[in-house]
Amino acid sequence: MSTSDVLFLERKILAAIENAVHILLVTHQKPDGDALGSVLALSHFLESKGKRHKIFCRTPYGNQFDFLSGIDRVTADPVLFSEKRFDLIIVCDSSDLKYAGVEDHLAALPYPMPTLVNMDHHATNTRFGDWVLVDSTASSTTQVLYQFFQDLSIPVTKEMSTCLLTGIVTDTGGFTNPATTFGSLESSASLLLKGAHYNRITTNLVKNKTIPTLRFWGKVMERLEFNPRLGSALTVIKKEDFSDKELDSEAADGIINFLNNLSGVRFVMLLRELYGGKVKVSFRTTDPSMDVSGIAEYFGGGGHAKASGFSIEGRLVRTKEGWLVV
Ligand SMILES: [Mn+2]
Repeated sequence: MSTSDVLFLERKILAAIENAVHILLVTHQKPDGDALGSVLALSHFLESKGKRHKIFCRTPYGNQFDFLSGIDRVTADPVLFSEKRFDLIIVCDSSDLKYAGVEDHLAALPYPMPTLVNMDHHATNTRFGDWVLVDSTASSTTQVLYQFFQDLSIPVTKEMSTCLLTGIVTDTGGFTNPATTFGSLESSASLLLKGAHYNRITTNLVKNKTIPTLRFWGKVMERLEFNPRLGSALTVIKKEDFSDKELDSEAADGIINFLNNLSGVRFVMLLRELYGGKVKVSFRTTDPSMDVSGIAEYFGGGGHAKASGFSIEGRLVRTKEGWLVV
């Protein structure tokens, strides 16, 4: 997209916001820092304009995000779809409406359909909606939003800057993965100038490991295997690994990104057994010539060239040949 195309879309989205009376912000289920940071930065902006709005996320957020200003505005209660008549819906950080967790809710809305805005950075974005602002070169959706505010000369407050920087820090893996580019670092530096609390972000989202969590990581690392044929490394998380009562459900967060620190492999794979008879498969690579989004898409998943995943029915079984999903 050329700079003028981006500016055209940004102006259209701003006009849609200005014309709207009831706005709904939506972010993807199992929200991460980028998902929440993007809707909360938008929420603070809407508040400054006196715009009535709600924020929906299908699954509850983890308490590590409690430091984000406005986090209590995020609700997982779908009752708001029947209570309110929204004239504008802005979906952030979601490749499609199913991942956003609102496909059914939107299909059930009465006529006329609200204007739908899609703001994202996933290369696999399906370009749903009336106004689509997707920049797959951006590290995070918050970086897309940062550009949106910059281009339209919208002031970014301290609160907004922390929300925006949160998305960049989480999606760059704390400035370690390939999304760490001139653009993401430049946006981050500018957000620091605007008063973003970098320390609060790392304390809550990076340096937040407990002893049970690291012991659990130890178990997962113990199983790490190299596949010389594929040049890949693989490990698994079994359901029973979560039997430790002190372990919280977020204990596995960050494992796959940590595996990306491995040298001498083309890509890494993490298979995780989920409750409900599914296995989640995640891929990461730092190899410039590798694109792992295709394989995830083939199995009905999605993501980026450097980070992707899909889910499949079954459970993990160890055989002589290796791990199987049966
Ligand atoms: Mn993101």
